[in-house]
Amino acid sequence: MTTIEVTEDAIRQTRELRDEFQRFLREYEFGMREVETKISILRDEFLHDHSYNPIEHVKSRLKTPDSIVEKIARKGIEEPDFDRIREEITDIAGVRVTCSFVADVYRLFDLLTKQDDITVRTVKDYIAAPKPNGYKSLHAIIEVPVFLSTGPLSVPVEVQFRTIAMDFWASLEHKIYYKFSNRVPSHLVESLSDAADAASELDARMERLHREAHGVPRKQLPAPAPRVVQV
Ligand code: 0O2
Repeated sequence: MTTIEVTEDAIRQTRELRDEFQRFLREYEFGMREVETKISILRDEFLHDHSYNPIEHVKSRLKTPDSIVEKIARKGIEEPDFDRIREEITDIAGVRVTCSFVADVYRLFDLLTKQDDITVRTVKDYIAAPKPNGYKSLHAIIEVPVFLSTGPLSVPVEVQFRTIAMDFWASLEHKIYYKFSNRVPSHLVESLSDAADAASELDARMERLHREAHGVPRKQLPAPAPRVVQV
């Protein structure tokens, strides 16, 4: 039987690494909470001032350690340290904002990203330019300040804005890809693409209905302009 000798020094180093990793993840958790608060303030203000809630739901998540390690490998980051990971992996903290209509998606994006303390790092507008599989969403990597006892820190958070129909599609597509381990039969890929078209049509129809019901004439309704992609 093989015996492994674990020295006290090795135990101490492992503990230090664990503590540093927990501190590292906490920074992202704080950044995520700042963004959640900003979204929740926008929602409450909208509700009071316009008697209208543009947000259906908000979901947040921190990437798991396994998922961070998988992304480090996928991106080919050699000899990763915390600074490298901070620089290269910008979606450790993620907030997903699901809105009722496409116009609300862009409105929320504008209201959040124009705030003085927010810096926009990148924007990917997959609503204006959907992915080939039909995926739609508006993604932004923003930096939000977090004030720690050691001083201020700028934390990147990925915010995804989408409609309920886009969210429904993306969650089903994710499950299908997971079930088939990324080797989805072609007839299902086609069906997913058709479903993405149907979801877009439903979004457009529901928004028209909503606007007509609220007395906004069609000709006053400009299509939302795609947000500029910055990389
Ligand atoms: P999870 O579980 O949400 O964390 P990058 O981060 O820029 O290196 P990428 O893929 O170019 O990597 O970023 P992009 O295009 O902004 O997409 C990142 C996230 O968007 C994904 O996160 C998904 O949440 C979502 N997403 C992107 N494309 C698709 C898609 O085709 N289908 C579905 N269902 N979701 C998508 P993660 O890290 O993959 O997963």
